[in-house]
Amino acid sequence: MLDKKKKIQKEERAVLVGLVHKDQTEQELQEYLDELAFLAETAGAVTVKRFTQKLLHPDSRHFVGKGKLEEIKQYVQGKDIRIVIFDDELTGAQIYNIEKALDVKTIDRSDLILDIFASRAKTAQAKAQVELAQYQYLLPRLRGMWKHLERLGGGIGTRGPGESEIETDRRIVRDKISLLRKRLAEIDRQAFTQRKERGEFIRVALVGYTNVGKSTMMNLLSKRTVFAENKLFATLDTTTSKVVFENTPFLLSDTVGFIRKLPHHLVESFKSTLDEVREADILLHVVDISHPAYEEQMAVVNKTLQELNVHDKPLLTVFNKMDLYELLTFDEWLEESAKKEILADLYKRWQHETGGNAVFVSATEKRNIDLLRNNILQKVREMYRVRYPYKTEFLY
Ligand SMILES: Nc1nc2c(ncn2[C@@H]2O[C@H](COP(=O)(O)OP(=O)(O)OP(=O)(O)O)[C@@H](O)[C@H]2O)c(=O)[nH]1
Ligand SMILES: [Mg+2]
Repeated sequence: MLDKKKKIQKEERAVLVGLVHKDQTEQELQEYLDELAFLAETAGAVTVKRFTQKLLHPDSRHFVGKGKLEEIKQYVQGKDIRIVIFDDELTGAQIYNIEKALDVKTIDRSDLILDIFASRAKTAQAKAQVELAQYQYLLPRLRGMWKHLERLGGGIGTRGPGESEIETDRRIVRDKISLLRKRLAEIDRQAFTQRKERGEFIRVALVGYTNVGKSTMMNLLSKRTVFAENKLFATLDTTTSKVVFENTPFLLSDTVGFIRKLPHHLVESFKSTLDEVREADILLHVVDISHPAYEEQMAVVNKTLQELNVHDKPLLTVFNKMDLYELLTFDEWLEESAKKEILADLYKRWQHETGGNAVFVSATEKRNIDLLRNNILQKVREMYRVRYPYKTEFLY
């Protein structure tokens, strides 16, 4: 039973399921499903169909209604579908009921994200964090998964054969959780010491939604080569590099990307990674402006920063992928003057909203990078001045 962690195999054919409900419009759902398909692709699966339904509330037994479940069943039976992915969190009982009805492996968005994290985790810290998140995710679902056994044996006056097994499983999971917590606390202590040894340097952290170009930016600004690719969660561990702009040194860190509907316990266990963000002096919020939902992505990042209590740090918003934005926004017949006007409006709006702390760049085409460097340099120098008013060696 404890081997409930479901691995996604390469090229597995998947269908996606989502709901239109009172807090989620049709258009939002389609965007979420686009992202879910991208997550599935990152995990190695191939999405072949989406099922959606309008429901006021998710059905407590099957998440979707009975008719929709039947429709999904008809489809998966004939098409060699190996996995059904739901966009929202499922309870243990829902997972059990759906799997029983469809006879296909069933997971939700959190499961999928955890699977990606697990396959990408390289360091001891990342591995322990992912494992912790997986067990925390599993714990409240154990009861639902055992429910069927209880029902089978549960006559009046008996507790059912499942009950003691649930308890055993729970104890094992709880023990694992506390062991992993201890291990992580130890790693944390070491990391903290390492971070402290970095001395008096001002620290700058790249933050943002996943796949916006943080690592590409890191590579561009430092001389380091960090793994970057067009998949979600390419980065799981923070990397820090010493950078010198015009004789002014500072430390630059690349961090794990944020995503919407990220299960809270996952954020919890990644908090130590996010310490980097918390301990930073200056934040660079990288935004993929070519993404149709970039504003919502910004909102997700801002909310996460608020949860981390770091929203009052000096922040520069870096609107990246301007090349792609222009490609998608400008029709070929559009006049140059009209293009300029669209861009000017965009700049004006965001300069206004960020209090003048916005830069528009393309990391891959190296556009406006000097301006970006300059903006960072100003902020870093300002910070040194405030922090070490009598020390000038950093500034020249
Ligand atoms: N067109 C275009 N693509 C870009 C630009 N910057 C980055 N990319 C691409 O966007 C994809 C994601 O880049 P990464 O640097 O891995 O993004 P990230 O924010 O580090 O992503 P995670 O670590 O997965 O959260 C890669 O395929 C990059 O080549 C840009 O300015 N323009
Ligand atoms: Mg990255």
